[in-house]
Amino acid sequence: MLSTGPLLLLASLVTYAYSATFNISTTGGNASSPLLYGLMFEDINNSGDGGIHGQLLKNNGFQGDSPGLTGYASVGGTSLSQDTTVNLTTAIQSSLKVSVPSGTTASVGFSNSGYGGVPVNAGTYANYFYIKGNYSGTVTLKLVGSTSGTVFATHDVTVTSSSAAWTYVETSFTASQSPDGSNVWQLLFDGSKVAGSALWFDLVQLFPETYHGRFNGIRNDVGEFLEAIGGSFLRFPGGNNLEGGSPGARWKWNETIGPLENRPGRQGDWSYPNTDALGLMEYLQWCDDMSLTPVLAIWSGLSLGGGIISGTALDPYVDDALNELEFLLGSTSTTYGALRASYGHAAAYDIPYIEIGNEDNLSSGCSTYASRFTAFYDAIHAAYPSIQIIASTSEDSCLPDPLPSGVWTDIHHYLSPSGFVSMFDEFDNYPRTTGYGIFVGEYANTETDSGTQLSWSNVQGAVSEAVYMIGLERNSDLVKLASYAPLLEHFGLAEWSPDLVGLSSAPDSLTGSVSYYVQKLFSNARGDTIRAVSADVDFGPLYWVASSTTGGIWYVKVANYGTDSQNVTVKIPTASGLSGTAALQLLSGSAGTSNGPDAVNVQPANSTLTGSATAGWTFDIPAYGVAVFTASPA
Ligand SMILES: *[C@@H]1O[C@H](CO)[C@@H](O)[C@H](O)[C@H]1NC(C)=O
Ligand SMILES: *[C@@H]1O[C@H](CO)[C@@H](O)[C@H](O)[C@H]1NC(C)=O
Ligand SMILES: *[C@@H]1O[C@H](CO)[C@@H](O)[C@H](O)[C@H]1NC(C)=O
Ligand SMILES: *[C@@H]1O[C@H](CO)[C@@H](O)[C@H](O)[C@H]1NC(C)=O
Ligand SMILES: *[C@@H]1O[C@H](CO)[C@@H](O)[C@H](O)[C@H]1NC(C)=O
Ligand SMILES: *[C@@H]1O[C@H](CO)[C@@H](O)[C@H](O)[C@H]1NC(C)=O
Ligand SMILES: *[C@@H]1O[C@H](CO)[C@@H](O)[C@H](O)[C@H]1NC(C)=O
Ligand SMILES: *[C@@H]1O[C@H](CO)[C@@H](O)[C@H](O)[C@H]1NC(C)=O
Ligand SMILES: CC(=O)N[C@H]1CO[C@H](CO)[C@@H](O)[C@@H]1O
Repeated sequence: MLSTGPLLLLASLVTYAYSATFNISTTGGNASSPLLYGLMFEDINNSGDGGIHGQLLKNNGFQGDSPGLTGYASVGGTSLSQDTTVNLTTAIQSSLKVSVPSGTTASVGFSNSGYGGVPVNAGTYANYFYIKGNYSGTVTLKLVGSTSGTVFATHDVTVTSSSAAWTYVETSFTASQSPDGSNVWQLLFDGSKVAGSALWFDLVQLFPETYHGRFNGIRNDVGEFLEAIGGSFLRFPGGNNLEGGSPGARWKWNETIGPLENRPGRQGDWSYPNTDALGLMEYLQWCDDMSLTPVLAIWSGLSLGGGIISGTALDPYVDDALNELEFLLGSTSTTYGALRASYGHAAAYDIPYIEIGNEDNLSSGCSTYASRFTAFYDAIHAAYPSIQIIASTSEDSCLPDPLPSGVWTDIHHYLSPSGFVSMFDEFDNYPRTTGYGIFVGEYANTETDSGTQLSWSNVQGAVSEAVYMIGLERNSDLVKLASYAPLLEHFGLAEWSPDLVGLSSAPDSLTGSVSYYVQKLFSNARGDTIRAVSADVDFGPLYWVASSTTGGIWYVKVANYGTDSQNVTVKIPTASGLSGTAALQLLSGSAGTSNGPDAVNVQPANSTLTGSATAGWTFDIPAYGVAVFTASPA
């Protein structure tokens, strides 16, 4: 370092007081897990019903503990009740009774206000419902502004129904654009034909365009927004929502399959009912359509309410898991394989990863987890030796000793920004045991360094996650999978924040948090080999990782977790054939800035850099910034 007075004075005058040079090695390196970045999903904050799932009407099967008339309202003077004496099926145990006063002559019926309003966008809607009672005439379906009364869609369908049996009606119609999310769906009929009597309705369903046009599918807009993250796997169905408030209230695979009429739904773990219309086969369809590898969670005997089943009492639940696997993997000559085929999926699914439980080190589960894990592991591993099994905790004290060879373990982190930065080297010195791997199944910055809970991730927190992810990627010979959690919330219906993505019923409400953009940046820039980097600075506040693909693309991810801008030069001195033009994606902002409903303040910006592999490419990363550098063959 030169230390003459004038030079020091000059140095203090230049804007870029800090600089670093990274030399990327083109030899050696470790293979990176091809599945490193993925998605974790459970129904929380109405992320399933009212979130990603396409069905927009609330309480359509009167499921959960105390459905009542939630979501419904009378139109035109009818009186509504939940009728438990007129049921659709054994699973759907009640219906909506719509009583019409004597002397009625008008068009009357009922409305449903969806999950915080019905999203009404220009496009096609599919509508299904069951009707019971003597009626022959027109039924009018409408989408209407709740307070404005503006009609965005109106559609007549001729119905002939009787009191002897349920009549199923399916139709579709187009809607015009509503300016907001404050809309209801209405079903109206000729009141003069029912005056002094009643009609019954059940399982009303309204779908906008679905992802890949699937029946009972996920929303297309949400699917595309999540697809853009570029994740490789989907962990489902939880999370705590797998566990149940009690063992009997756990997520039961066999009650989430087949016709919706046969799915009873359940009271989810997050204080609202789950319809289970987004069921086992729908999750796997989502995986297929988004090219995600399924990571299926199996109930492990632990419920969130503290009820734990262990010892021989667990045997039926182990059998149930084997039945689930027969359903997914068995030939069509097996009982459950035949059931799968009868539901339209003759081919066996591919289930390469199974996680036994969720956070079994919590909820008093630690002392029994080793034996519970072993019961499931032994049965599943014997029947399906090629399935990779993952334990739901990495706490040694809760795991079998020794851990069976080849088992991976899950670890979760909900931390402050400095907590994540201090975890940068968490896996640097982990033992590399053949066959062992880590799944970071959930992580998110949830509070500031001073302990304030966040509703939305901010720039400082998202950069701290990037620092942590750089640590994961540097160790992605060991860290096989990692997923931010939770994935999605419905604004105003959220019990856990922050979430990666939010939406409401309003048009264009889908909002990516700052963390969403970090996930997207990192996930879409993955090499298959992690390369050694020699640098002229130490880690902190700059953090980096370099990788390359077999196609000759080079990525360098850099996070600046400092309050000064940093001038970075990337050299790949021994690379040949690279273009002189490299791409830079840069995300930065002031530490406390968040995205939120109708306010995307922080997004990555693209630029191009001119340089060469030997001279390098130079760019600045502002304070609290994340950069992804890409050099490609000429
Ligand atoms: C109504 O539920 C009962 C069981 O509670 C069942 O026996 C009956 O078949 C159901 N009705 C229909 C129409 O499925
Ligand atoms: C419905 O119509 C059938 C056939 O006309 C009749 O037998 C039945 O009593 C009617 N039910 C009601 C509730 O009016
Ligand atoms: C689903 O399986 C469980 C056993 O795990 C059983 O108790 C339950 O009755 C089954 N549900 C249906 C609808 O068959
Ligand atoms: C359980 O594991 C999580 C990390 O996965 C950790 O944050 C938590 O402290 C552990 N709890 C107990 C009681 O060991
Ligand atoms: C490869 O992994 C080993 C640990 O097994 C580590 O010491 C080394 O730094 C890694 N190399 C790269 C390029 O990440
Ligand atoms: C980068 O590599 C060049 C050429 O091999 C070498 O001269 C330089 O010292 C290296 N810089 C660092 C920071 O390792
Ligand atoms: C920025 O670059 C990335 C990677 O090439 C690309 O996927 C993205 O579409 C670009 N964004 C814009 C706004 O051009
Ligand atoms: C980085 O530092 C160099 C050397 O001080 C300077 O020439 C350059 O303008 C700085 N910024 C960028 C974006 O290259
Ligand atoms: C804490 C919180 O806001 N919880 C809400 C979660 O969402 C359900 C509705 O789906 C609300 O009833 C809860 O109050």
